[in-house]
Amino acid sequence: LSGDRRRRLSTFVSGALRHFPGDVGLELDERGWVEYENLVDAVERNYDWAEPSHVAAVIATDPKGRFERTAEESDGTDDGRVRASYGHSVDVDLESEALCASDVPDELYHGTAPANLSSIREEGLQPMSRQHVHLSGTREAARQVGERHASAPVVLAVDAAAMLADGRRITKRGRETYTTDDVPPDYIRFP
Ligand code: HQG
Repeated sequence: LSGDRRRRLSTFVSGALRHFPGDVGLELDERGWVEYENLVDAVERNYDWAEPSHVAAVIATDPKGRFERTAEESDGTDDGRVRASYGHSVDVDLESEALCASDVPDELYHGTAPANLSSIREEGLQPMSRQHVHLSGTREAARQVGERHASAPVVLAVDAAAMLADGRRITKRGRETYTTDDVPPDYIRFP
């Protein structure tokens, strides 16, 4: 599978599980899961070159841990279920465990476009079109997230320790992504 095709499959699967399941004939349950087999069928309907093994590889080897898959039956009768681990715009409840202070770095980071700053100073970080605000564990990861929005992104530091101390919920999703409902401006350190 070429890098380009791998990226296209990853983008399609992310979109299908986060944003437009209905458009590709999928129905997520309230926890965001779909039958794995149905996802593979949806991919095959959209990409004539795609093989089931490509879908399996994209899901199993995602560098950011974007996907979660339940165990399959060893006798092949059930391929289990799959869901996106974060990033949803559709309304699902992933029922994640809230982390406690020892599991969260004191500081988390968020990369954004300079153009968003004045609004973020006023209203803090809001989920916008998604269900949660997404934060990164390192400045570098946040910068990469910000580069999706601007060539010279700004990295904001978020006082995660203070948020947790104030009873705000932070969960870890995927390998390097933290989510929370919103981040009021008081918890944000602007550059
Ligand atoms: C901005 C990727 C104005 C926010 C990443 C961001 C992430 C505001 C944009 C995940 C604002 C929303 C999500 C406010 C927030 N005023 N702008 N009050 N509050 N914003 O794409 O965090 O690679 O929905 O700064 O790694 O960039 O797809 O969120 O610029 O984990 O797996 O509104 O997507 O993961 O943009 O990215 P997005 P995001 P994947």
